[in-house]
Amino acid sequence: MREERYEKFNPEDVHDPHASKDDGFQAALSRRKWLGLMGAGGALAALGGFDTLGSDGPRRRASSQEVQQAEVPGKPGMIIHNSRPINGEFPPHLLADDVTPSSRHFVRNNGQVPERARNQDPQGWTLTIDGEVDRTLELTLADLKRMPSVTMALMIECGGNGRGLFDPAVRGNQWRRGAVGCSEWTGVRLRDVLQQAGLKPSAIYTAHYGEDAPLGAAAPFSRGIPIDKAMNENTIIAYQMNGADLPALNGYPVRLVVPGWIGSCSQKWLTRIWVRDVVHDSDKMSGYSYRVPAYPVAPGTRPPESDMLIATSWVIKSLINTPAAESHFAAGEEIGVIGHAWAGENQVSRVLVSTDHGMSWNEAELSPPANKYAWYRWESRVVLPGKGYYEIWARAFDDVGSAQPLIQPWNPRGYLGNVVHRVPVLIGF
Ligand SMILES: Nc1nc2c(c(=O)[nH]1)N[C@H]1C(S)=C(S)[C@@H](COP(=O)(O)O)O[C@H]1N2
Ligand SMILES: [Mo]
Repeated sequence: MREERYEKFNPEDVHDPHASKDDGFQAALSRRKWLGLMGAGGALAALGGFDTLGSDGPRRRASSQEVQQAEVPGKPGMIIHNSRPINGEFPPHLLADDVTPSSRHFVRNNGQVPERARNQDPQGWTLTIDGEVDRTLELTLADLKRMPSVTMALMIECGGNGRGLFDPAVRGNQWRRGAVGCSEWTGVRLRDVLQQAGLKPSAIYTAHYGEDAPLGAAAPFSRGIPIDKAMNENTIIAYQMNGADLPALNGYPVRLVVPGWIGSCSQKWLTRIWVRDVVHDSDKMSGYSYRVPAYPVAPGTRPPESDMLIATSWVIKSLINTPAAESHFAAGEEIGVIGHAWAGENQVSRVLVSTDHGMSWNEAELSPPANKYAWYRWESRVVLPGKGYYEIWARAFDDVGSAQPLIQPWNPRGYLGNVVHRVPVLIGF
């Protein structure tokens, strides 16, 4: 069955004008050639976890799902894009929980996992708050834990989630759908800490630093957010994920969670928040990094740097968790379709489901989120009367008049991808 499936969805070659040698995408392509030599069926069966190869319809290009390697401890089933640094995601059918288990939260690292995190050793860790504040603070983990705590289900989604669906291809991790999670985080409101330090009127932006050593000659990974977002009651300094210490890969001992905004705002292994009187201007705040064109651009082209804007909040989006891609059903069988939807700073107002490539749509039942910035669960039932290949599509709408696009709008680095999710199912085979 699996061999037959692979031949049916035989991907075409990719021409990627932006790809550089070192970005894993080239590696994916060359490994794909290697797979071809081995004989597709055998190689894929050996890799396992490939039943989402056809998610988003028949594949047009090699995906990193073909390059799953050894498992990362604590993250069984993760699709690994890169092992140095570690980057991996989970296929949509493994993200069905309303609260994402730590073992299924994606991992996006720019540098090395700090030794402290690997050893789960809090000794000597401190968090410094400095810059445009009345008093510089240096807090220990015990200091943070003495402050009033909050626990909330909060979303983190990599700004590049969905990049693998951009056409033409864009360099960087070829995330499909799974660089997103909604775990339960416990910690201290960032605003409580900033208020303790006392913000000067000149404070307009934060700059975050972590303990991870960059790879090669790269600058330390650092991003920041406007003071308004830093003062939002749902922006937290987290020391627990799903009721336990943070996993090494997700930021032990302490990270920021800036929900609704692109994941790079949520600094892991946090050691310093520098309050600034200008918009933070690190590498990762400049050029084409985490920035999007100020106006729509033709696919494959990029505007001058001066026309790039910092990417901030996520846009309306949804995921089909059930059924898994390429599930088999009998003709006339009722199929439960279950998923999640989210809308960055906005509310989700409705989710529609189609089984005929968007010619007709049915309204799904939408459940409210656990709290602001948690994802919404939605549910629908479909019946496909006769034999054939079908796709289940889901399209979410927000409360400010936006809906997910049917074709992915393009930008030079593949950020904020939110094209409608398509899940192929096979009826009567
Ligand atoms: N210190 C540090 N923080 C970081 C990163 C990093 O490389 N170093 N990656 C960021 C990016 S791009 C994302 S999407 C999220 C991912 O969080 P996760 O690995 O817990 O899923 O962490 C952010 N925080
Ligand atoms: Mo990210």
